[in-house]
Amino acid sequence: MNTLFSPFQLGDIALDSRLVMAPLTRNRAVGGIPNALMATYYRQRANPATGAGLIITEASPVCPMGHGYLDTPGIYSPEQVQAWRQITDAVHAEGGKIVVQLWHVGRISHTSLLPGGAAPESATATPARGKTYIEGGFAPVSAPRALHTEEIPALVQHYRHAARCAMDAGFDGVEIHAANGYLIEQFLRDSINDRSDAYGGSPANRVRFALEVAQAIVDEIGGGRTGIRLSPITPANDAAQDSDAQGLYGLLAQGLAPLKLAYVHVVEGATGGPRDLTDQGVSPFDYKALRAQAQAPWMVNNGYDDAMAEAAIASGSADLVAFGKAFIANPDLGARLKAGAALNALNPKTLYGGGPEGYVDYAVLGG
Ligand code: 8OZ
Repeated sequence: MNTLFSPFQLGDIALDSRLVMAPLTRNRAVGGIPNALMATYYRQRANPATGAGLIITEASPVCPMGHGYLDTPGIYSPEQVQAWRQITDAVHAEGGKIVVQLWHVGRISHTSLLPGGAAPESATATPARGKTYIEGGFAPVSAPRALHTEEIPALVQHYRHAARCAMDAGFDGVEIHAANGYLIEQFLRDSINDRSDAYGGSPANRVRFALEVAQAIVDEIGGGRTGIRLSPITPANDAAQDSDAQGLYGLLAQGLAPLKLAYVHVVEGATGGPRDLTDQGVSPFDYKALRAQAQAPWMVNNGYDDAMAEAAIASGSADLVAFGKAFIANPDLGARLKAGAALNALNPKTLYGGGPEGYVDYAVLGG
């Protein structure tokens, strides 16, 4: 019987365990460039015997227009590629594996973060109701402009270029961020996408951008090094429910299946919140059906504890389980779960931005 600590072949990436560190935005990449403090943070969590079998980095913009929060690390310039090297080297020195999460925030951004003070770009010109984190604190997001059809191929190429940068930086692979109300989800959902071109309207049109991005990345680095994160019913970042989430995401999964991706990563329920949204009028989502359509290794996330994670692995309902908050406060989460030890509490004040405090100073067992 498999456990969280059984090995797993994730596409082309051989993992020593199925315990995954989820992508976590921490805003320590001052000026958008990865640094030594980040290398320390990832290194602390990289040994598969005590930490994660796989680390997924914090969400990392694929181009300058993809930024939506202060001090998030880009993965598009030679300087960033060079700077990421210290992180991939540190993780590999511990025997770990690491993929970078490729991100474009779309309309969840602010003019102060974008080149020349530009308006954010999205599938729609309707602003999101929400805030982002800029110089000086949280601020409402800026009104976006809708991308022209002719601009979309260049945007797809930004993702492809970022995947190449990821390989040059020494990553084991990439995860496409298609979750949590950001650009790809802005195209997917009919609650946001109000386009009348080939990227809007029918479900087949709304999955087009996601599939073009996935195809371009697979063409560049191979399906065995490419994963994708989905969040079919999350309301995060003002992403209202699609009128037919099961149908929409099922169609997307069927489109992804031929790409033979390394994995599909699913946020079950509301990101960082309740797993069950029926009391908010949201129908339960059938993730098992989605998995059958995607035909890829299956990573689950959102509010898993040790018992839930082991049950999911033992039953085969998931191949891997990603933990987010628990990995922030417990660099040695693997050792703690194995030992049945108590977990450190998270300090919510040091989640976003700042320095080493609440970032690299969480205690390890026996440390
Ligand atoms: C928390 C704060 C800022 C960004 C996500 C990338 O929700 C994020 C994010 C989370 O996917």
